[in-house]
Amino acid sequence: MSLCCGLSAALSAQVLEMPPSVLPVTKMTWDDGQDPMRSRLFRTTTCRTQIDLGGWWEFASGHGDSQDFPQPETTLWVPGTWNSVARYWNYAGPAWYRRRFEVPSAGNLRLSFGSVFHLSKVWLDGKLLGEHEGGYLPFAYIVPGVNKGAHTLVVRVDNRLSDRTLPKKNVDWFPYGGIDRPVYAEIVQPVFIERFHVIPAGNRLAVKVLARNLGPEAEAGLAFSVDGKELYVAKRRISPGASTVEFEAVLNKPRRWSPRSPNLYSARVVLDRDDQFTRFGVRDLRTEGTRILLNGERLRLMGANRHEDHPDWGSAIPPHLIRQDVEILKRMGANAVRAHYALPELFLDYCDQYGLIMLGEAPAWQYSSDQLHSPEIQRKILSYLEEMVARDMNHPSILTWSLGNEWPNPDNSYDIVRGLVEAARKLDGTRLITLVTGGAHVWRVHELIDVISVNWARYQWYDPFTTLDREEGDKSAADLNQIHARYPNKPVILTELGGAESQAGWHNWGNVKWSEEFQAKNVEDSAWYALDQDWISGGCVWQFCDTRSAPERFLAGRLHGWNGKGVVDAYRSPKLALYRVQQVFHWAAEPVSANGAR
Ligand code: ADA
Repeated sequence: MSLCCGLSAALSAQVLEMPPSVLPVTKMTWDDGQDPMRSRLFRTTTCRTQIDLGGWWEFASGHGDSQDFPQPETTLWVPGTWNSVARYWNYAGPAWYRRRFEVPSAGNLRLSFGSVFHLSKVWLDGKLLGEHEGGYLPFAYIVPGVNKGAHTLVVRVDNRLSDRTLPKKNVDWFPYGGIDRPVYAEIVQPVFIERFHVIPAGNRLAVKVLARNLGPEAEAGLAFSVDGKELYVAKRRISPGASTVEFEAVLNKPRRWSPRSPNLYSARVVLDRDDQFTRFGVRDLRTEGTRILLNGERLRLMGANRHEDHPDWGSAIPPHLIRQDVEILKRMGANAVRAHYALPELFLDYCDQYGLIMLGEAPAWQYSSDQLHSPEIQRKILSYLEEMVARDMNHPSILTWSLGNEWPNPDNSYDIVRGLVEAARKLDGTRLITLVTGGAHVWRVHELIDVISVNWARYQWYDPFTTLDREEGDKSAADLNQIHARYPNKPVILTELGGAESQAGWHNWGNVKWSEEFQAKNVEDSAWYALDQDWISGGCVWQFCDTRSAPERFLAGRLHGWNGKGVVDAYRSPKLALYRVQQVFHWAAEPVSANGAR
């Protein structure tokens, strides 16, 4: 039975209601068992004193390359972005943040930034600590021997993009400037853990601890436990500087992680007088012909593309609204999410906990062949992948790493793609490596990747103005089938399905552009197609919510410069498309019996 017959039956039988809330009631207060900075769903340490540096910071825009903090213009909330405030709505350029804070006892300070967009320089008490380029990813500075008492932190941020940045200028989302994810300071011991990865293979856990030693070589106690049970104890010599400590542990009869059963384990490493917690999941991921198999079962993705974007908060969405997005996705029947860049760790914690697969990607969006041939761009893509894998290795929800999105002619950069695929595999051999391509084209680079990812729409994205043409739909389906004909043994995911803009609340009897009906039909037909073909492993609708786009993108095909293809509007009110997609996902998720009936 084809899915479309199923749809008409389902529609005539009933109109699905939104299921009641699927996540436990929101906990609005964070207690000691959780992260005081609200940047994770669990507490990351019991040994370190942590100082939350969120709150009001002094702020000034402009002032070129000056090394000194200028006269403050106002105060801004951190984490936040200046482009969420009317006065700096469209401001792109250098800007300064400053705050004072108290260190309760003398010690070594670790200053951690969840993300600063896009280029930053940091000073503590007038001393330059360093520079970091690239948004959406964390970085940290260590300052040994800091005195007890008041200190001043200054951060210079620049959100201007160019042809040589990652992402590039004119990208189809807004380059919000600011310190847009949590900032905190920690007092660390001379020997401390920078991070650790738990890499499961069956019941064996390979553990890699990145240790730092600010003093001379030292012998340190090392202990590893899972869910409170100690699985490994040893003594290790820790050399000065950064070093990696590796060992193996065995976890008896591990429960597997999957979207339906998101079983998680909590892991703790104690090194000398420091400790760190993480969570991990055990799952078996492989491909077999066109199938993606998770724990031996076929995986079909039903998801949405999500930008970190909100009209009031820009890219600095607060925890309770991040949680609300997860809730909406679950209610929609989604089991997957995709993003053009690294989403906050808190969002990934929710994905792990509630069973949403994450399709990860470097923000190498629509780079031309010329750009890809630049060693500088290649280096930036690689270092973004490195930092993203370092941060996210432990999340069982992550299924794929994409090198980038919609490079217009990727075959012109075949050797570059090959080099990047090899490098990405070396960084993380436990995920599928991909490159997202735009439209239904057969590319030679598809042979290099583990899963073919295609952004595809049943009808055109921006035209025609009033009709959804059946012939056009059949042609784009035929084009898509050519990819399968050329690569009959590779899995294919439709990473973007859709899409059409709609003005929330504007309805029309016919399929008139900008109406909710027009969008709903567009997205629904693409989603049906993705889930009705045996050789396609599902996909993600474009997109989750309406988003603000780059100032340069006031295209004729755009509503007031925003990307209005969200199935919910910018404030997350559902559009008609959400209910249609929900019906498709719920229907497709029902088990198929031996004779094909559901
Ligand atoms: C592409 C791109 C998206 C978005 C979309 C659109 O598929 O990958 O980021 O720009 O087009 O809305 O046009």
